[in-house]
Amino acid sequence: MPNWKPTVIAIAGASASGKTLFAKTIYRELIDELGEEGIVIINEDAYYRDQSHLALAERENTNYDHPNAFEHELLSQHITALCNNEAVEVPQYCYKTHTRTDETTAISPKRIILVEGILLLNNPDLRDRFDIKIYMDTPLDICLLRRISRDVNERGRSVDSVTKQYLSTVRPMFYQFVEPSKQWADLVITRGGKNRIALDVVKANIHQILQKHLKE
Ligand code: UZR
Ligand code: MG
Repeated sequence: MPNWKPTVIAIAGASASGKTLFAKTIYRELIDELGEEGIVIINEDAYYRDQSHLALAERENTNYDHPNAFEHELLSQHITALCNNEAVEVPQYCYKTHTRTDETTAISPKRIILVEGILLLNNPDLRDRFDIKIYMDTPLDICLLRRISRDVNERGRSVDSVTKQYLSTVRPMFYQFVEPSKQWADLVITRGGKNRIALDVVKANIHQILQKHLKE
């Protein structure tokens, strides 16, 4: 057994608010120092429920911005397992088919586990698994602009389908579930994934945690 327990950091906030960029930047800037053994990113998106039993047309009607779309119990179990020094098999989700693939990704316990996703702070049981809770407070119009270009370029959508989804689920669920979850955050970050001071604050915190591991 190692003499450390993983530190689990949640990065939550609206769709296209910069969560992925924030997590990837922290990862990239620490990976040389920490090595593959030291840090990993887990996406909440990977825990969208398996919908292989539904027809594609039905899957397209799922509300992906509602907490019920996620298997949060499994994510919570996986974080607990990692903290007990057990490896886990993270599901893989395909945005084009709206369901899980047959593959999983094996993840072993790491000193720093970054978890990023829209509804991480909403569920009380899941929320309790995080040592540090971050909320990306990016204005919704900026998120929308980013979402249009991302979903068209990377997720195979048309502007029309992004607009429809935005009005029917993304926006209403943001106000109902995502924004109220900000109250649980330890750290609220403005302006998105390129906020240099915020990145440095989180990195300094991680360095402090690693110093403690060295002393113990
Ligand atoms: P991020 N999403 C889809 O569009 N299709 C899926 O099969 C699964 C998820 C979208 C989801 C949410 N919603 O807004 C977004 N819609 O992915 C979350 N509508 O991902 O945090 O990277 O933006
Ligand atoms: Mg993302």
